[in-house]
Amino acid sequence: MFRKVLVANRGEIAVRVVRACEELNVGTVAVYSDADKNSGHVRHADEAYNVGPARAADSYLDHDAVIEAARKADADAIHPGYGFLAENASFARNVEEAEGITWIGPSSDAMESLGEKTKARKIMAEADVPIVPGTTDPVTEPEEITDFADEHGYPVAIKAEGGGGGRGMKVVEAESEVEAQLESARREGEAYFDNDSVYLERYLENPRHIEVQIVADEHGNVRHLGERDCSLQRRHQKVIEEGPSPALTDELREKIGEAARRGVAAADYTNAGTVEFLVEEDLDRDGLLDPDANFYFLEVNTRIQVEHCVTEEITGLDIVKRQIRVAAGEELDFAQDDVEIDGHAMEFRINAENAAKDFQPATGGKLTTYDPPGGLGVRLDDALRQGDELVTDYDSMIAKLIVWGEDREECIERSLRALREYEIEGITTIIPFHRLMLSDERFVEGTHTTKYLDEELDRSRIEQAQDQWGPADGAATAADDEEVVEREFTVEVNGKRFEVELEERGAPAIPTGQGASASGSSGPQHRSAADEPDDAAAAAAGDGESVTAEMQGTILSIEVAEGDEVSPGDVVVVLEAMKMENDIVASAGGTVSEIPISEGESVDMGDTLVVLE
Ligand code: MV4
Repeated sequence: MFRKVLVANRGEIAVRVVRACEELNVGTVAVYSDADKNSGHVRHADEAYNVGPARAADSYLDHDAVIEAARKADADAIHPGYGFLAENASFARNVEEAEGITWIGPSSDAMESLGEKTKARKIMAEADVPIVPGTTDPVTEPEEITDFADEHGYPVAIKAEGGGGGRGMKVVEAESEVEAQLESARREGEAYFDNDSVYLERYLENPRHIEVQIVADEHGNVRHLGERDCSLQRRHQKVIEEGPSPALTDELREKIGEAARRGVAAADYTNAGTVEFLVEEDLDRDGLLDPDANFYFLEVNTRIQVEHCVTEEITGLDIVKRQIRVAAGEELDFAQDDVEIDGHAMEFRINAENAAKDFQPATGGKLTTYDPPGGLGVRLDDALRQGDELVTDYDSMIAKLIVWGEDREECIERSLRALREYEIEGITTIIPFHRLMLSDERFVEGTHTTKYLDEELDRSRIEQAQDQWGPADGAATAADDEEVVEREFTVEVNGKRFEVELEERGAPAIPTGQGASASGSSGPQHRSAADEPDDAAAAAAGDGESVTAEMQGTILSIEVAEGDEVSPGDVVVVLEAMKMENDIVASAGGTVSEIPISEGESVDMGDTLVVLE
C-alpha cells in the first residue's frame, strides 16, 4: 500500500479521496490554488501545497506544479479525482514516468485508446459490444454523409474523434445541412482537441442514458457494479443520477453489464471506469424497456465519476478505496456473482445556481447558514461548512446529497424529507428544483429521457418551485447584517392560551396594535421574507445587460456581432467549460454594443462576454 497520496483536485471529490486514504491508513496531501486557500479539502488533508493562481490552467491543470508538489511532499501516488487532469492521458504518462510515483487510474495507453473514439468503437465492436450504427473510420467528404443517410436515414450525428461528454457533436437533420455541419464539427474538433477528424453515427432521437460502473485489477479481473441511470440532464449536465435504472428489466441489465465487462477487458483496462450506453426508447406498458431493446456503446469515462456514490450505496462497496488498492497492485477479492444490488439510491447535485434564472451560477456569497440533513439513508459529500465564502472560480457544485432507500419509492420519500431538512442561507441552490423533480409525474414514473429537461419540462414550474422553496432574492445574503427583532405574543387557540416568541429578521416588525392577525405559513420551510418574492432583480434587466461567463472556460464561438439585435433566450456565445459546451444566452434582449472577448480566449467566471444595450 502507498505511504502518502497526493490528491490532484479540489472540493468534495478531494475530500472523498482523503477519506478513503484515511481508512487505508495512508497519508494525504492536498493541492490548492490561491482561490482555495481556505477551502474544505485543504482542511481535511494532512498537508497542503499551493500550486498556483486561481486560474485552473495555472494551478490544478499545471502538470509540473502538481508533480512538483508530490515531490516536495514525498508522496508515492497521485489520485486525480474527476475533471481537471483526470482524463488527461499525457498527464497520466508524466506521472507513470515520474520515479517513485504511481498513477491511481487506468494506464495512459488505455486512456489514450479509449479517448480516441473510432479506436474505442473498434475495440468494442471486436469484443461484441453493440456500437451505434456508424463509421469506425474518420470521414472527410460530404458524400460519405449523404451515402450513410441514404442507408440509415436522417438524423445523422457527426462526432469529433477527440470528443466526449457534451462536446463535439453535430446533428444533421437533412441533406441541406450536411456541408455546414461537417465544416462546423471539424472546426470544433480542431479548436478543442487539436484534431479535426470526425466520424458518423445514426442519431438516436430520444435515448436513455445508462452507464455501467466497472472496476478492474492488474491481474485480469474485471467486475461490473451495476448501472446508473443519468437520463435527467440539462444541456449535458447531469442533475440527478440514480441506480438501479427504473427502466431496465433484470434481463437487459445483465446484458448491458456483461457487455461493459467484455468491452473494458478487451481494452486492457484497469482501475475504476464507467461504460456509457444509449438505450433506444421502447417502453412497454409498465414503463420498462423491452428486454430486447437496442443498447449501444457510447464512450468509456476513464475516471471516478461524480455519481459513483450511487453505486457505492447500492453495492456497499467503496469504489475509491478499490481504486487505490488496485493501483497498489492488489487483486479484487470478490467475484461477479458476489455483487448484489440492494435497494435504490439517488444523487442530487447541490449546485449554487438559480434554477429559475436558467440555472445561472452564483457569482459569490457566504454560507451564513449551512445545516445539511442527516438520518437513516442520507449521505452528504461536501467540502464546506457554515461561514465559508463561496469559491466561484471553478464549477458551481457545492455538495452532493445521496439518498438510499429499500426501493425507489422509499428513496423518493426520503429524498424529499432530506431536501426539506437541508438548510442553506446566503446562496441560492437548486434544492427547489430537486423538490420539483421528486414531485414530477414523469420523473416519479421513471419514464423521462435525456430530452425531458431541455425540451419538455415547463419552465414556469421551475420558477414556481424556486419562489416557493428558495430563499427570496437578496434576503439571504443580507441576513448577516440584519437586526433581529424579538417579540412576545400571547395567542389563544381553541380556548387555550399560548405564549409565543417571534424572531423577525429582515422584515418590518409586525404591528402589534388593532388589526394585527396571526396569519402565517406553517412547516419548517418558511423564512421571514420568503413569502414575498423580491422582483427587483428581475426588473433590473430592463435597460441593458452584461452577459457574463457562467464558469471558467474557453470561448468556442461568438454567435453575435456588434450592432446585432438580440432577443431574450438567444445564444450569444458558446463557452466550453468542464468538458461541456455551454450555450450562453441573453436573458434580456437588446443591441450588441460591445464584445470584449475573442474566439479561443480563456475567460474566468464572471468575465463580461457581451454587452447589450
Ligand atoms: C448521441 C445521441 C444520440 N445518438 N449519439 C451527448 C454527449 C455526447 N458525448 C454523446 N451525446 C449523445 N450522443 C447518437 N448517435 C444523443 C446524445 C445526447 C445525450 C447523451 C447522453 C445523455 C444526454 C444527452 C443529451 C443530448 C444528447
